[in-house]
Amino acid sequence: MTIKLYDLSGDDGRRFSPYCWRTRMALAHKGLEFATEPTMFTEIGNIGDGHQVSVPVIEDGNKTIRDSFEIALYLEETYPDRPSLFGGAGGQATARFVEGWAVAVLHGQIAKMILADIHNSLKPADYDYFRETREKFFQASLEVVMEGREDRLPEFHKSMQPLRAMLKKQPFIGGDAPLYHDHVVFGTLQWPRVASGFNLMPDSDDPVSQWFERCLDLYDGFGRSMEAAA
Ligand SMILES: N[C@@H](CCC(=O)N[C@@H](CS)C(=O)NCC(=O)O)C(=O)O
Repeated sequence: MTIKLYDLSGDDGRRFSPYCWRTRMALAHKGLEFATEPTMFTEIGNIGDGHQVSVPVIEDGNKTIRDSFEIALYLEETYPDRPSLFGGAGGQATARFVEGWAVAVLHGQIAKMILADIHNSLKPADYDYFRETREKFFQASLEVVMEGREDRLPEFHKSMQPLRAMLKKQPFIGGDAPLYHDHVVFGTLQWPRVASGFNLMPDSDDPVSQWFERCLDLYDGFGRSMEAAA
């Protein structure tokens, strides 16, 4: 049966959510048939029983699962004969560390560099919601939050050093082949690629950039099939 994925959608069908990309990649990795339901921020409350506050959410038959990590755990348990997302219990445990690192270290820095660009890539019906909630959170206008972003790039690139050091030794975070760990960090960097024309990636010879290109090619170029923002 086709799995339904409620997937954050901006203007022109742009799918930029870092968390939804984790799930998209996990579903592709497992080779599961799925269809996405484009969902605006202001439509999340309409999903299912009306109790959802974030996406991704998946529906698989009569089951509804929310939260990207919970979805990955569900897919691993429900479809054990498909390629593994974690490579065992140890991999599941370290995937939680990778998730924590990506969110704590990378997400805030990225958000502050692309906030107004995200706003501008939304459907107009989401503009007010996004501006109000994010400006309340950052206590500044979206445009002011982004000011001086070029100057913050060296620090951002430096913060990816643990990833860079690892990728000098192996092609994927999962080792010789990708695991959910790769999907997590890929989602983090796919977010600015799709939502913002500001290129925040390191130089093309950086192991992180080379790994990201490899991830874009995974599953028949699934990530690359989503056009980068101009
Ligand atoms: N822990 C959740 C976080 C998901 C999340 O924050 N998703 C964002 C989209 S990238 C969202 O739905 N935000 C709702 C909002 O801001 O109203 C997960 O891993 O799925």
